[in-house]
Amino acid sequence: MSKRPIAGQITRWLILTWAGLALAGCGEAPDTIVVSEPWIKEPMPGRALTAGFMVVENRGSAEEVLLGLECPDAEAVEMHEMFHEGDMMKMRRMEQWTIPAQGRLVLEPGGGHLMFLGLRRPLKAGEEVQLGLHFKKAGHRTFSVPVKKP
Ligand SMILES: [Cu+2]
Repeated sequence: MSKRPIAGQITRWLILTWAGLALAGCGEAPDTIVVSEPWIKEPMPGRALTAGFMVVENRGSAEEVLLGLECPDAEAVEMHEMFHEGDMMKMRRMEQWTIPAQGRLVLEPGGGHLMFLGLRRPLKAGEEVQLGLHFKKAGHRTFSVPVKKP
């Protein structure tokens, strides 16, 4: 047998696979969750905790809920909200964050933030950390987040 039929089969298989992927892509709902400007603050020397920030945009027509986060470099990643108590700004842990349809969750210094607790290694500016976000509807998403100096 010549090799031509096999090459032909491979080519056909590639075309079918490509067409299948393209169709699958068309069939799925467009990505409604967009994460931008994520970063993690380089921890203070000797501290095993730090904060992280990002903007999570919900481009969908239904509300979305951020249920939790995970990072292989930290024992826990909590969601913290800032609030006033008298003259003091305090933070409290949120069980989840709801992002309205066409709304944004803005996490920035001085406001809501992610708290990385029990760091398993000293994170240094310039490194990247894997961060998993778990959404009620969109499921699990993983992002590569840079460590930066504040
Ligand atoms: Cu906090």
